[in-house]
Amino acid sequence: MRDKILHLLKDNEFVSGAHIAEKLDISRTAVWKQIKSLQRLGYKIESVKNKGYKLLHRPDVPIPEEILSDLNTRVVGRKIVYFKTLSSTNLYARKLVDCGVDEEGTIVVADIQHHGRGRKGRLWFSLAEGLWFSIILYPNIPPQQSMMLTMAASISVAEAIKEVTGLDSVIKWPNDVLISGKKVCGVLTEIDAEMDRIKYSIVGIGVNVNNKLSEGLYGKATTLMEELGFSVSKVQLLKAILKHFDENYMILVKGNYDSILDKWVSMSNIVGKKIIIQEDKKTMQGIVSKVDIDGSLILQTNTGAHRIYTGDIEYLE
Ligand code: BT5
Repeated sequence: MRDKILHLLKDNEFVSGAHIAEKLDISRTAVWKQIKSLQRLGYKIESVKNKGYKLLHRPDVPIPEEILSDLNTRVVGRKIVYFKTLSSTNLYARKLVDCGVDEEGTIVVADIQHHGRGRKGRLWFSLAEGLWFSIILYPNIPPQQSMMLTMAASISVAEAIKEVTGLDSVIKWPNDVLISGKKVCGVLTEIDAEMDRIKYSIVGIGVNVNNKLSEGLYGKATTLMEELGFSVSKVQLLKAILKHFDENYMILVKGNYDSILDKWVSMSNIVGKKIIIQEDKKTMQGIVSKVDIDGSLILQTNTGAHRIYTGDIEYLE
């Protein structure tokens, strides 16, 4: 109902309560109650007796009313579940799946996460004004290709950042997006799989937009606001990420892995680079000769070629 009222309200023009009530076939009191709930969400709506309601300002909050109004995706983001605060959107998305929510592309988004998660139990700092969300997917791809979901997500974030802000970013294996060498986004893909099929996948995406960074991240991380010198619309950015991810996901589920891989390789610029990789307590150094179709790195070291599936890399030159 709120979305229908928003549709009828015009920016900077009064629309009478009677008109809205008639169009939506509800009472004027019901209209008033809906207006109050929109105001609680952050919409600034002026209300003047005998004139009606005038929309003065839309909030930059990723609520369904803002995201869904003109989102033309096929799968991704068709349903939005929004929270002001949450422990972790990945965790909540998993609960939804466990409860039988099977609408593919459902998004769980929160303004603040109290326990945002990175890989291997690491913390993801998720203060207000960042973009923290997870996408529920049922991809018909083999579990060995699940890294492709992370790749498609990173590509989509980089494409969306370029579209909305004009900023160039670089993808860093396995799951980061960097601007000026600093991390602006991290992706956490979690899957539940059998031998030959993925039962479900949750792709969690965290983008530093207008948020503050915790002290420990200075020099290592950045935000879009820091890079630009002014704030960026989270609503616009989320819509752009959903649009690009929808496109890349379609390519992926059609089995065009090469197309995703090629894009990822060109946006990561990793092939030929000298890196050091840390996995648990093991460290290895060498030159990346290839990124394989399952997302693994082929590293040429002085003991030969090694295939690397997980770890944290640093560039040596
Ligand atoms: C990641 O892990 O980069 C995956 C981050 C995924 C976060 C999203 S937010 C929505 C969804 N819900 C969740 O609970 N998670 C996902 P990893 O590669 O392990 O990197 C974690 C490391 O990045 C930490 O150990 C810090 O060093 C650093 N870090 C933490 N918070 C950061 C931030 N806001 N910006 C940049 N770096 C951060």
